[in-house]
Parts: sequence; C-alpha cells; structure tokens
Amino acid sequence: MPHTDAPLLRALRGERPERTPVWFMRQAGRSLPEYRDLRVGTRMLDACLDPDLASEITLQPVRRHGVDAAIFFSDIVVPLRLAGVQVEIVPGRGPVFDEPVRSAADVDALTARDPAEVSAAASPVAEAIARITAELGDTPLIGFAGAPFTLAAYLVEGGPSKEHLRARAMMHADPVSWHRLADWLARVAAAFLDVQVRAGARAAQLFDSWAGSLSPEDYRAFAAPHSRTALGGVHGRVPLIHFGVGTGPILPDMRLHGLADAVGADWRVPLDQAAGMLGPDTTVQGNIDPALLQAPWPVLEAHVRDVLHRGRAARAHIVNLGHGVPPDTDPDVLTRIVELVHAEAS
Ligand code: 1CP
Repeated sequence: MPHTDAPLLRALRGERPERTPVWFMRQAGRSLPEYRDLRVGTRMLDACLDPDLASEITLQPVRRHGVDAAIFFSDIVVPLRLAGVQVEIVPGRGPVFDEPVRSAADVDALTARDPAEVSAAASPVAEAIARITAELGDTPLIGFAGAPFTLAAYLVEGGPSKEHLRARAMMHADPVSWHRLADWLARVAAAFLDVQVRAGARAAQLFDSWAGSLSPEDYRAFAAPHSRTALGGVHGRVPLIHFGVGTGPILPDMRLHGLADAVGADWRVPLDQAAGMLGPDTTVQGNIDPALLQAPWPVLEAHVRDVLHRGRAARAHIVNLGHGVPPDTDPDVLTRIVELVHAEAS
C-alpha cells in the first residue's frame, strides 16, 4: 500500500476509507508506563531533543494501540528553545520562561533573533523523524507546531495561565508589538513545521489550543492571519489539520480560508453541528470527551458510536479526543477505542 493510501491521508483528502482513521492527541506521554520508564532522569525538553528517546516515545503508542498515525513527540515550545529562548517544562505545570515578553522592548529583543536559527539547530528533530518514518512504514507521522496565539499565551504570561490575560491585553494595548511578536512566532512555527516535513512528516497539525479564549473578532484580527503564516510554508506539501479547544463559535474561521484540510473540534460541539459549520470542503477531527475515558466501558462505547454517527455528516472524519489524553488514563481503554472504531463500517 503506497503511503498516500493510508486511511488518515485519504480522510484528509475528503475520502471515506473503509476504516475510519483514529489517533489521539497526547497519545505519546504519561498515560503509558513504557513512556514513564523511558523518561526517568531526563528533563522533558532534553527528551524532545534526544533522537533515541524522541523516536522511541513517538513509536510507543503506535505499537501499543494500532492507531492510524504517529504524532511526533515534541512540544510547542521546542522551536523557541531551538531559537535560543530560555524555556523549561516544569513537571506538573508546563512551559515556563525565564524572561516573560511583555513590553515593546521585550518584543524587539526577542524578534531580533532570526527564525532561521530554528532550522539550523534542528538536526536532532530531523534525525528522530528519519528513524521514526523508517520504522512506521505506511503509518503516517504527523508533525506539529503551536499557533502564534497559543505560544504567545505562554510567552507573554511567562508560563501557563487560565485566561491568557496578558497576551490578550497586549493585542489591544500595543497592537504594533503584538503583531510583531505574533509574526515572529509564526515564522518560528513555520520553520519547525518545515524541518518536520522535510524529514518525512506526512501531515501537519497546528495546535491553537487556547484560541477559544478569544472573541471571534479578536481571533480574526489578531490570531488567524498569523496562523495562516505559520501554515503557509508547508501548505501544498502535506495536508493540514487545525485544532483548538473551545472553538465552537469560531469553527468556520479555523478553516483559515480553506488552508486547513481538517479542523479539530473539542467535546463541546456535536460533530454533526461542527460539520455543518465547516461545510463540504473540510474533514472533521474529534471529538471523544476525554472525561468519558474514565466512564464504564458501555458508557464510553455508546459515546464513541455517537461520535462516529455524527461524524458521518462531514465529508470525512478522523476520530480523536476533544483534547489530549489525560495522564491518568488507562491505556487499555485507548486500545479498545481503536478496535471499536476500526470494527465499525465507515
Ligand atoms: O512531564 C511530562 O511528561 C511532560 C508532559 C508533556 C508532554 C508529554 C508536556 C508538557 N508536553 C508533552 C508532549 C506534547 N506536547 C506533545 C507530544 C505528542 C503527543 O501528542 O503525544 C504535543 C503534541 C504537545 C503540544 C502542546 N504542548 C500543546 C498543544 C496540545 C494541547 O494539549 O493543547 C500545549 C498547549 C503544550 C504546552 C504544554 N506542554 C506540557 C504541558 C503540561 C503543557 C500544557 C500546560 C498548560 O496547561 O497550559
């Protein structure tokens, strides 16, 4: 079977393969005991930039669950580290920056760095991907990057936050600095995606996890144009998936004027409704409620069947969760979902 016939790639083209493709955001990670074993003694970002660890961790969920895609084990802040920004991932918390980027002068200092540094420093990424794709065979690898708004939500705040107030304030208080920052982040994300696609990723996903915290007007004015820049460099080379949490009201905007082949929806929007909002030219991805991974199997099974049923309203459907796998998920439940989705007629 040539690569392009893989169910994930067919679904991204708008076809309905005999088997509905399924993969899980954060499938590589703490829900897997084999991941926890490998990570002992290695900091998160060091693991991302170690080709042995990154390739092995990427492959673990594919071997275990039989999912239809691998997602590259990395993080949205890895290209910032490659560009020379001081960032760590603090266990149990997330990305934390030594120096938050808050003033016009901070933005000027950051954006003086050349996004080409990302490509120059990315050989561990390219090496990991070469190993992964050699072992994956026909199963495609999805490369990814963080969207400019979601990256800025961490960078301006200095770490994780609930409402991303500082980034949203900067948009209105100093729009010139905001656009300069977001454009730089878009070029950094684009460089990271380019490295992954050159090395063998067969699709790319842009994570704008926190886009749902923006009003539709602010999303259109301050975020979407930069997300288009981030994806522009790989557009036409690989199919593109665009995802965010809480994006019900802006789902049509998440198509980025047709740049995205698929749009991911979280669990709050019924998929048939999402399909109606997205129209006939976009594949839907989603949207099993991560909370239901803890429910008794018959409850979860009925929910997965409902997601599959509603997904039939779209031109094509890629099954996924509405957000990432929670760390305390029983991995056998994920395997069971894959078996169920594959056993159902598409
Ligand atoms: O200690 C650990 O094991 C670290 C936990 C962890 C992991 C496994 C983090 C810290 N990042 C990752 C890997 C990761 N991050 C992947 C790998 C591949 C896979 O999906 O299996 C991906 C795609 C990401 C992307 C990412 N990082 C996003 C977008 C996706 C999403 O979940 O919305 C975001 C928002 C981040 C930031 C981040 N990195 C790590 C954490 C805990 C967070 C979130 C912090 C917060 O709550 O704001």
